[in-house]
Amino acid sequence: MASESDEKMSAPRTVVTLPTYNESENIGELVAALRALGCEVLVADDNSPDGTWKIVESMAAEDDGVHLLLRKEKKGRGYAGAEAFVEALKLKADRIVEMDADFSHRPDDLPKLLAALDAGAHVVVGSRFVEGGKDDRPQASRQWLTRFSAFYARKLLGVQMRDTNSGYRAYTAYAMKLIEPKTLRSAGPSIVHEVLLRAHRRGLRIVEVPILFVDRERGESQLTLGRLIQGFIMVAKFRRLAERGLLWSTDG
Ligand SMILES: Nc1nc2c(ncn2[C@@H]2O[C@H](COP(=O)(O)OP(=O)(O)OP(=O)(O)O)[C@@H](O)[C@H]2O)c(=O)[nH]1
Ligand SMILES: [Mg+2]
Repeated sequence: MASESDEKMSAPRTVVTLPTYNESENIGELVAALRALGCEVLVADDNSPDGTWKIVESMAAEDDGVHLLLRKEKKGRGYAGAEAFVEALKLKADRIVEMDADFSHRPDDLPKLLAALDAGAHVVVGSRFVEGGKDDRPQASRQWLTRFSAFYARKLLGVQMRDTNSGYRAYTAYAMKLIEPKTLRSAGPSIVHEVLLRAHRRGLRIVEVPILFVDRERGESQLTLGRLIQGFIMVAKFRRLAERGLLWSTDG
């Protein structure tokens, strides 16, 4: 069983995981920005047709702090995210971050997330809905959809926090081990809810810090109506599994 005293005395090793699909216009700049912040980067790419992984591969060849996880089976944001968490633990990361690779999550906000971990949180969520946070996307419809879906997840999962949908998060290695990424079952974006519910059920300290969430400027969104509906169904499923004590089980 993981213990909090596993933490090392030397400078903590931070690995930022980035699930990517067709992010060739963003990935080079983003990896460079994260390296400049002193973090290692692990890109989990689903064999993107636009060659995102090739850009990462050439960066990784020059820099030990850049890692590529090239995935050729079971495509999906959720599968890629979970595999990246497993890999980050194998890399012996002390702190594991996840964020989108389209600059909606700004590297500038990362030091705030890490500072909250250092202050004692196990899981830090970058939040649009706490004081100082903002959803700066121009379309009101997107903002309201996110608000509704965050409200729905909050009620169903029984968590206190506001931005349940946020995929900009930092975890201690201790927290990630308790979450057990190997047994996560989400294929798609509902991984954020599955992980949050596991963290909540393990009694981990979850803290929200304000972020500015901006619209992507380059590349195309992978979010579809089908994935959105699937997400609502999955949240209800996670609740049922938790009620039956099966949240960590690999069947059901
Ligand atoms: N590996 C992998 N990454 C994915 C997949 N789908 C999306 N992503 C990545 O997951 C992150 C979030 O995806 P987006 O398409 O931006 O979805 P979104 O942020 O919910 O939607 P927008 O607000 O419209 O951008 C980005 O870094 C994507 O490249 C996938 O199937 N596999
Ligand atoms: Mg996005």
